Amino acid sequence: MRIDIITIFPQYLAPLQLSLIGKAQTNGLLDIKIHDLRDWATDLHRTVDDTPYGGGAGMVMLPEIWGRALDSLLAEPADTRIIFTTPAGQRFSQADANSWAAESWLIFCCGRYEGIDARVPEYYRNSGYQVSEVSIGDYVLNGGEVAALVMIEAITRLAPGVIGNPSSLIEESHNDNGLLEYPSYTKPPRWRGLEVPEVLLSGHHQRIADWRHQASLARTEEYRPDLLPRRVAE
Ligand code: JBK
Repeated sequence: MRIDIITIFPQYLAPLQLSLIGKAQTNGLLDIKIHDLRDWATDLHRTVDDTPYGGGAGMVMLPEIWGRALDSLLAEPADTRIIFTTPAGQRFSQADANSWAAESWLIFCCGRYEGIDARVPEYYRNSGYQVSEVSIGDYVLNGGEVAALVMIEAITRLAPGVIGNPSSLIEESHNDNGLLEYPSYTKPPRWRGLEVPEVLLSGHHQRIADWRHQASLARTEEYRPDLLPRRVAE
């Protein structure tokens, strides 16, 4: 899988050299290229933004620069997805991660300031590329770099071969059962006066499975009731 990232802060993406994603690059499973958007600026100050038409606060990133950057990377639309990280996008989900993990080439465009001129995603969509505008959640960030890191981690760990032990990909929160993961415990059985639930020490596989399911349900009801099917009114 190839991933390109265009940003005005390439060093923000440095963590991609670490841990599993770093190793997957060394092993040739992942090919990640980070590009400095300013390399495609043409003026002395390498300007990438200007004031918004219609007025208002902040600056908007220039379509000319993004267009040159993307044109220089892109080949055929066939198997390329262009992803814009923006608070004004669709919410990124585990379903997106699953489906994009099977794609061969992703290009992440990280916006700063008030975003990128809206014609950029429109142009590439009209040109036949798969274009996604996605947000990781409803909070304000300084730019799309951290959002790209989040998505890249969620996607690449599902890409073929990146995680050595695929069984660790199941039984996690946001898996197919749609509930939060049950609480986990390890040694010692008593810590600072708190006991590990007895059933987990019992060796009864069915009772353990039932307890974990109940604990998942209770945790989901408390923290994420939005994940539960709505009860029909009586
Ligand atoms: C946010 O993807 N996001 O969630 C995002 C990208 C850029 C700026 C932002 O404030 N939330």
